[in-house]
Amino acid sequence: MNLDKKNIQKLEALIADANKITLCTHQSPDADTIGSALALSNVLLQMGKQVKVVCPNTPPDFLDWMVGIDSILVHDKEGKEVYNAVVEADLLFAMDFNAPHRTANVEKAMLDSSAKKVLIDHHLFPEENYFDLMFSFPKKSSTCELLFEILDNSNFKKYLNVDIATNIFVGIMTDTGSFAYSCNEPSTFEIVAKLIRLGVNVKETHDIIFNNNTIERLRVLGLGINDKLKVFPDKKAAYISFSKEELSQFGDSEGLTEGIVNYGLSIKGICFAALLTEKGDKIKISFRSKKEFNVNAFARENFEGGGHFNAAGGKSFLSLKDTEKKLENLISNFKI
Ligand SMILES: [Mn+2]
Repeated sequence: MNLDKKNIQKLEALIADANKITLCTHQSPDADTIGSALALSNVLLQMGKQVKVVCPNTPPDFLDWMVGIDSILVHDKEGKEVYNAVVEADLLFAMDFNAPHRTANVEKAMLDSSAKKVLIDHHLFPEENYFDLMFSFPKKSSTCELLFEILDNSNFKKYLNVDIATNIFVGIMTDTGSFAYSCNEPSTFEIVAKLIRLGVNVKETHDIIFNNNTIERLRVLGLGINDKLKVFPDKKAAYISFSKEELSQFGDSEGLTEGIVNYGLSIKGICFAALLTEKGDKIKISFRSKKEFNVNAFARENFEGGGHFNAAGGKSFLSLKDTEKKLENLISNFKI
C-alpha cells in the first residue's frame, strides 16, 4: 500500500469506469476533509462526472468561502439526499477518515452502498476490509497533501487550478497548525511551493481562516482561559471543559470551540491538553500532545476515539462532571 504507479493507475481506472461519484467527509468536518473532498470533486466535475460531496453535519462557518462548499449535502439537513447519494454512487471516496463509523449518521449509507470504495487518508489503522483501494499514509501532514501528490502524479494533473490548489492549501495549513507541526518533511513544503505556483495567495488564505474570528469565538476562548482552564503542572497536563449551558450563551455554532484545545498545550511545560464540550447526550473530547505522549492510544483506550499521535479525539457518555473526574483520575497516573 503506497503511492506507487500501480495504485494510481487503479485509481484512474476506477474513476474512468464510474459515472456517479460521491465523496464522503468525516463527522465534525474540518478544513482537511472539506478541502480534499472539494478539490477532488473539482477535478471530477471537470471530467464530466456526476459528483456529490456529503457531510454528516454542517461545516464550520469559517470555511464558507471555499470554492464548491455550497454544493455540499449535509446529512443533518438533507438526510435522504445524502443516503441516496452514497447508496446510488458507482464510486465512493472516504476523504480524511479511516472507517465508515467516522461518518456517524452517514455510516449506514456507506455500509449499504455497493459502490467501489477508495480511501484517501492519513489516520492510523484504516478499516482495510471495507475499501477496494487505499491511499493510507499516516505520516503525511494532511489528506490534502496526500491528494495533491496523487493528482500531481496522475493523468489528473492537467485539471489542477487555483481553486483546487487553494482548497488543498487550506487543509495542509490547518492540519499543521500553520506549519507548526506534522510538517517536518521537505515534501510538504515542496507541495506548498507547487500550490503557490498554481496561484495560492498565502497571506489572504491565512487571514481568511485565522483572522476571521467571530466575537463569540473570542468570548468563549476568554471564558475558557479565564474560568475553565485546569492545569496540573506536576503531570504536565491541562484541560478546558464547557457545559451545554456555557456553550449556548455563545450560540454553540459549528466550529465555536475549534482550536481552543491548543491553548492548554501552549503553556510552558505542558505536554498533554484536552478540551471537553458537552454536545447533546455526549461529551466530545479533543486531545493534543507534545513530544512522545501518544494521544491516539490514550483516546482509543479511554474515550472510544483515536486519530494521530499528537492530535486525537474521543467521546464519553458519562455526565460532564463524571467525564472530568475520569480524565483527572487518568491524569493523576501520568508519568510524563
Ligand atoms: Mn486531516
